[in-house]
Amino acid sequence: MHKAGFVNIIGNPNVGKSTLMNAFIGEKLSIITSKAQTTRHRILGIVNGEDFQVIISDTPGIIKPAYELQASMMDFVKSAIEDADVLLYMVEIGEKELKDEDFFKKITHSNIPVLLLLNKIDTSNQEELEAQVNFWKQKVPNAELYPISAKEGFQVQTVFDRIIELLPESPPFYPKDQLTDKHERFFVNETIREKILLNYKKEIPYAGEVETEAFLEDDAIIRIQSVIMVERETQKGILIGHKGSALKKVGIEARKDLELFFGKQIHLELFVKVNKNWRNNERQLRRFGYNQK
Ligand SMILES: Nc1nc2c(ncn2[C@@H]2O[C@H](COP(=O)(O)OP(=O)(O)OP(=O)(O)O)[C@@H](O)[C@H]2O)c(=O)[nH]1
Ligand SMILES: [Mg+2]
Repeated sequence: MHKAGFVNIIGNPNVGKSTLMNAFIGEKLSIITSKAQTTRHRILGIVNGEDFQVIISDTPGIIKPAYELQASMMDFVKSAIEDADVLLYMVEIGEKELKDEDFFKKITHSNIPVLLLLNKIDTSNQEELEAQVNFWKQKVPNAELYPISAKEGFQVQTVFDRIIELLPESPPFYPKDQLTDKHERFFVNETIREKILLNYKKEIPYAGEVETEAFLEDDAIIRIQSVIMVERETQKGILIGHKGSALKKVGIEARKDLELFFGKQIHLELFVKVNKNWRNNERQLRRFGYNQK
């Protein structure tokens, strides 16, 4: 008997969804930072076994959209609620509720199995943990509750074993050697974006988007050219920094990660362009892989 299905992780921003995704996969597929709205896409990570295929979706954190990009991010979340065979609803220690009532209703009224993952328990104590467990049991009575630490790998295997039990009988949906649905260039874009999130403050992380224009691989080296887009001239100046120092740092950090990810030497060239108001421009969003309704 072979089992296969879609296991979709949803929850508030910054609770640790991408950390869990990577823990399941054993690779850094999703970027992780301490900033909210790190993940902007729905990213598939596939775990293959002899008699199972678990297709895990990492999704953006749930927010009330203030501009078109965020609306499109929430469409990814909606699609993940709709096609899940098992829903992983992640909350973190200290959190009280979902920021969006509609999503919360969908989760509590779901007729598919919901695993409520109470994450970051490494930051808690016994007393607080018990109080949180009681709170969430009453708040989402239809869910099975698992206290976990995605970062420390605590109870991650237990959750995975339960997922396998819950998966429907089905042939695989993807070839058994496939790890993700995303193209190599997507991981280049995301790696660079992670470094932007980590190196800049205020609006720069949210105004930045990356597009890789060249990805040329030969036996020894991958030559990459990527464009970082921001919304205004002033942001371009900040991004580049004094004599290009800030941009250079982003490039060095991204290259190191990419060399690990692709297992090859990387030559990375970065360019910065202004793309006015791209976050509200439907055509531009489509170009960057959003708005795929
Ligand atoms: N202490 C602790 N920190 C964690 C744990 N899991 C994740 N984190 C941290 O929480 C922060 C957010 O993690 P992410 O995995 O990016 O969270 P996310 O839910 O994907 O965030 P968005 O994509 O912005 O919605 C990072 O600083 C992680 O290192 C955990 O189990 N314990
Ligand atoms: Mg994330």
